[in-house]
Amino acid sequence: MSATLPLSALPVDAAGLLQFSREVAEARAQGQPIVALESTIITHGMPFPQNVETARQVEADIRAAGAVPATIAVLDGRIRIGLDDVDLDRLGQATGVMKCSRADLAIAIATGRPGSTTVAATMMAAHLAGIAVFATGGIGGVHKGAETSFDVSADLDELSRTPVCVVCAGAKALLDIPKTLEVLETRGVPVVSYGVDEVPAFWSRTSGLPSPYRMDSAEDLARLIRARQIFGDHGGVLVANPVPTEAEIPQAEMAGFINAAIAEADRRGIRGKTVTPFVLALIFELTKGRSLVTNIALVRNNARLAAAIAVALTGS
Ligand code: PSU
Ligand code: MN
Repeated sequence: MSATLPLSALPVDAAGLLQFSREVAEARAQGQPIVALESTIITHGMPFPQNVETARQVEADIRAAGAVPATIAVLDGRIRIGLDDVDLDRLGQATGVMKCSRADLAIAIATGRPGSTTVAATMMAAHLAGIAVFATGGIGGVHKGAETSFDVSADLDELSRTPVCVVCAGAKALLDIPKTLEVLETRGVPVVSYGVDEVPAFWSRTSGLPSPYRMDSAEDLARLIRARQIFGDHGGVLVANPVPTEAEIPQAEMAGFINAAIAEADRRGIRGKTVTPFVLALIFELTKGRSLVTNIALVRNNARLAAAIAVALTGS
């Protein structure tokens, strides 16, 4: 059974907002497995030119694993499902691209401003497009100090409401991972670590926190997604896939860089949606580029697992 829905299942206005690349349109028509990809990682998560190179590499990884990549962004007032090379370059080099989460997506569409999509907005778009599996680097979560700042990513709410499986490398240790897991549990989101017992922490394979669940194959994850579908639009599934060992920066080493970057963000009064991009850029400097090498390795690793899940879903 194909994981994509016919466009005719959508309200007319929603269908008219989506613009599919030729590759994704063909994949939909033929019922091939498709993996959605976000674009905030391109515009706000990595520097140029590594951002565009990585985006292309990740797409190639998905094709090599037997699925079709669909990078999602907003361009010229429409949600683009699948970007060609020209669009990717345009997005990767543009300045002033809106970082679109749930609250921002309709603004970018209505104003015609270019927008990249976060995990939350990519889930919304993927669901509209009938794509059930999505690969990213790290999800947003509960920020450290959220008890005073109230900074909790809309990604968590979206996971609780939108039926898309998100494959990530865990939550970044610049977030409060225990609180992030608590919120996911409260909102009813299954968190499944892939092949490990602990929840991975993005740059590091370990967090010291036991994972709520563990699965060891893409087929098992596909069965979980199918079982979740029984309940209708009951939200997503979060798969936490640890960074490959050879690319890992161990937790103890990472903690110093993270604390220094958060302290600097505090000192400069950085707040809200600019916190994550600022902290990521500073960690890149503090680690002399090593954090980016790790980031690229983990995104590629997630793309391969997401493709395997999409293939397993299509075959089931
Ligand atoms: N983690 C990364 N790179 C990123 C992001 C997270 O390593 O670029 C982005 C993702 O798009 C994620 C978003 O959905 O940051 C979360 O932002 P916020 O906390 O403002 O919701
Ligand atoms: Mn936030």
